[in-house]
Amino acid sequence: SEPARPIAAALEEKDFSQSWQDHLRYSLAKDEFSATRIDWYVSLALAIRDRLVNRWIRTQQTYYEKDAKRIYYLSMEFLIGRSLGNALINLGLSDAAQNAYAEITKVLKKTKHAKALEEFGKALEDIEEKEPNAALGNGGLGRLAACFLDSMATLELPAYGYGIRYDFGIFFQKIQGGYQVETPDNWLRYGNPWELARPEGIYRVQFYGHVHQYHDDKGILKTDWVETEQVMAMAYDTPVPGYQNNTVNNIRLWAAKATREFEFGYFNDGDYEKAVSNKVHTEIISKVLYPNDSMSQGKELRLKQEHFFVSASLQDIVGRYKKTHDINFDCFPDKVAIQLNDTHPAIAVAELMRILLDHEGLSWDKAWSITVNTFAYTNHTVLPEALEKWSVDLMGSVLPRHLQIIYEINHRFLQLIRQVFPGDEQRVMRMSLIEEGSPKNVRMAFLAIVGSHSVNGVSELHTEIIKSTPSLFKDFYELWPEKFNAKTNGITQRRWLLLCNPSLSKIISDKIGSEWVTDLYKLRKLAKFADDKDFQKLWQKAKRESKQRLADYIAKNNNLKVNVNSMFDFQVKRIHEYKRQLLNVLHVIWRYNQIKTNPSANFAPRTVIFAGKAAPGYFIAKLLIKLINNVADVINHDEQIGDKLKVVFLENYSVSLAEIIMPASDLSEQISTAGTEASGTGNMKFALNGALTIGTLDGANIEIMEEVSAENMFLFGLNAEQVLELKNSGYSPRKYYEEDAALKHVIDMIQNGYFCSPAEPGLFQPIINNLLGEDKFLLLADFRDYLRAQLEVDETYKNKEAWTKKSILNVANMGRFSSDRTIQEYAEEIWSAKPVSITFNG
Ligand code: DL6
Repeated sequence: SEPARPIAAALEEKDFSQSWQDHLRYSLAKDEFSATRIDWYVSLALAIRDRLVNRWIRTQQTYYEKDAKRIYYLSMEFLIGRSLGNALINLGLSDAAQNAYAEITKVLKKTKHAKALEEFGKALEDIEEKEPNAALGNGGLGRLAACFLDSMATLELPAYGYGIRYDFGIFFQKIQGGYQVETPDNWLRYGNPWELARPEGIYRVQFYGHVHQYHDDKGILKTDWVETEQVMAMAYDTPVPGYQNNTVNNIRLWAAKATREFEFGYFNDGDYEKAVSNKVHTEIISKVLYPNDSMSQGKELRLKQEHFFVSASLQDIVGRYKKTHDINFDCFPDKVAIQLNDTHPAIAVAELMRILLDHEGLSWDKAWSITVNTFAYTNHTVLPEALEKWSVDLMGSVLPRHLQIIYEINHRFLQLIRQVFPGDEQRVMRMSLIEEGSPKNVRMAFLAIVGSHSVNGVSELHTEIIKSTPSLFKDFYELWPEKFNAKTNGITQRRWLLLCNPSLSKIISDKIGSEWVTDLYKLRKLAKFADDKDFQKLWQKAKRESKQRLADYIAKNNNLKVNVNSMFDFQVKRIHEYKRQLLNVLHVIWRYNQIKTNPSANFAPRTVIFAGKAAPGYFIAKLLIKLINNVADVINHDEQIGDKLKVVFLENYSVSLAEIIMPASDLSEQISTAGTEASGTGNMKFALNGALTIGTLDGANIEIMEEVSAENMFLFGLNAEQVLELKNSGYSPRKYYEEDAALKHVIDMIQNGYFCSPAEPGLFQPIINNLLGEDKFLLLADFRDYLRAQLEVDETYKNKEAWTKKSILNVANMGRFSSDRTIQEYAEEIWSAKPVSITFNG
C-alpha cells in the first residue's frame, strides 16, 4: 500500500493554528484574554488529536476488514508520561506547531494584553509543560509497556493495550527535611484531552457470590456464578500513533462504575445514602495505583483490580472475535494473542476458561487448548517477595468460580507431572499451583506458566536464572523447555533520543541521516566518526547544553548551584536495596574523605545525582532517601569541598524528569548485585544519550557490554555465579568491614552520627545493622572493586577526547536496545503476528 507520510503531514499543517484557536473557543469556550496556560495546552492537544482521529478510525477499520491477528497487551501499568510532544513528532507536526505558536504570539502581541501574553508563555515548551504525566505505573515494568505500545504502532502491528484508568497514578514525591513525603497524583483534575470515554463500551464484572451447578434438561452439567456483586467497567480509549505512518492503535483503560441496578434498587427503597456509598465503594476499584514495584501485599482490593480489568478486557476481546468468527472458537488462537505483563493479569487464564466453559459451552479440553495457545507470560523479577500469591480463602471468597477452575487445572496438571516424573512426589508438591501451608496460597506465576505457550524473561541472564533456579521455574523448565525464551527489553528511541534530546539527535542526523529513528542499528554509522575532532566538539557541545538545562533545573528546584563542567553522575530508578543506592553513597562518603584528607588529590569534579521513589511502606528504602539527603547536606555545605563534589537528590522522578536527565548524563550507575536486576531499561536510556556506564554484570548490562565492548564501560564486582558461590560458602560482611580501614571509616561515620542532626542520633542504625548483619546484597564484597572502577572513571573523564570517543561508541552500538527489535521478536517468535499497513489519503 501507498506510504501516505509526506502528503498527509503537508495537508494538515496549514490549518493548524486556526484549529488550535478554534478549540480554545469552541471546545473550551475561552477567548485569548481569559485563556490560562492549561487552556492553551488542552486546546492544542485537541487540535493534535483531531489529526489522529481519521487515522485512528481507519486503522481499526483496516484490522477489521483484513481480519488481522490482534495482539493484546494486558498490563496493570502503563507509564506513558506526556503525549503531546510524542504525537507532534509522530505526526510530523513539530514545525507546524512551532509556526502556529509563533503566529498566535504575534496576534497576542498586537493586543498588547500583558496577561494574555504571559499565559501563552515564551516558547511552545512552556505550554507542553502544562501536560500532566500519565503516570499509571511504578517503574520499569510500566514504562516498558509504554515503549512497547510505541513500537507496536510504529511497526504497524495490530495491537491493543488494556489496563486500568486509575484516578490517581503513582504518588507525587516531596522531600521534606530530607524525608520522602507522598502526596496524591490527581492527574485528571483538568480533564484528559487525549482520551475518549466510551459509555457504550461497558461490561459487567462479577465478584463474590457462589457457584451453582446443575444438570439441564438434556442432562448437561451447567455452572452458574450467582448472587454476585457487580461492577461496571467503562472504557476510555487513548490513541497511540506510530511514527510517521498511518497507524493509530488504541489503549483501552477501564474505569469502575457502579451498576445502575444497585443504585436504582436502593433509590427505590428510598435509601439514598446507601446508593451513594455503594457507588463510592464500587468505584474505588479503579481509584489508585498500588505504589509497590517489587512487593506483593496480598490486598483484597488489588485482587479485585486485577480481576476487574482482566474480565472487562477478555469480554471485549471475545466479543470482538465473535463479531467476525464462527462460534466454535476454532481459530481463536490464530486471531488472538494475549501477552500477560507479569502475573498481575494472570487470573486471565481462569477467566478465559470460565468464559469458554460457562458462557460459550466449550468442552474442557477444547477450552484449555485455546487458552494455552492464546496466552504468553512475561516474568519481570526474581525477587521472591514480588511473586504474587493469593490465599485460597481470599480467592475463594472474591472469585469462587475461578478458584474452582484453578483447582481443576491443577488436578490435571499434577496428573501430567506424575506421568512424566513417576514417584517424584516432592516435585509434585513443588510444582502445584496450590502452595500447602497456612494459609494455603494460589501461586500466580505457576498459573501463568501452565496456562501459556510461552514464558519469557527480559534479558538473557534473567532468563537463564528463572530457568535454573529451584525456587523459581527450574521444575517448569525441565518439564517444558520449549516454552521458555529470552526477550531482552528495549526502549523507544523516538522518546528516549529524538524527543528528549533534540540537540544530540540533530548532530546525529546531520552526520548519518535520520533512518536511526526507525532502525536503531543505523547508529553504527557513527562509529567511524568517534575520533573525528570536529564531530567530538559538536558532541560535547550538545552534552553541555543539556547539562546546563539540568543545572538550571537543579538551581530552581534544589536551590543549589552545580558546576556544568563537573561530571554528572546519575543513579535514577526506584529506591531498593538490591539496586544498591547505598553502595553509591558509600563511595560518595569515601570520596568526600579522600578530598578532605588530601585536598590536592586529582579527582575529576563530580555532581552525584539521585532520583527515585521508595514504596511508601518500605522503611529501609525511605531511610536511605533520608541518608542521601543528609549526606548531600553535609558535603554541599563543606567549603573545603567546593566544586569537587556535590550531591543532589531530585524529587519526584517521573518520565518528564527522566527526559531532562538522560541527555545531561555523563555517567550511569547500574550497580545492582549481579543476578538481581531482571534487565533494567534506564541503563539503555543513559547509554543511548551518550553516558558511560559503571555497572555490574547484571541484567541487560551484560548485553550492553557485548555490544559496546567492555573497554567502553566500567565494569566491576562479582558476577551472578560468584554471588551464589559466596553466599553458599558463608558470607561475612564483618570481615570486609574489619579488614578495610577506609570502608570501616565510612560505615563508622554513618553509624556515629556524622550525617545526623543531634536531634536524631542513631537515625541510620537500621541501615548499619543490615550492612554488618546479613548484607543480603553484598555491598561490602563489591565495595573495593567499585572504588577501583570509580577511579578508572576519573582518569578517563580527565581525558576529554577519550571520554567523548567512548560516549560516541556507546551510542553507535545501541541498536540492539530499541524496543522495535524487542517487539519484532515478540511478534515473530511468540505472537506469530504480522504488520498491517494502513492506507490513508488525508
Ligand atoms: O522488564 C521491565 C523491568 C526490568 O527492566 C527491571 O529490571 C525489573 O526490575 C522490572 N520489574 C518491575 C517489577 N516487577 N514486577 N513484578 O518493575 O521490570
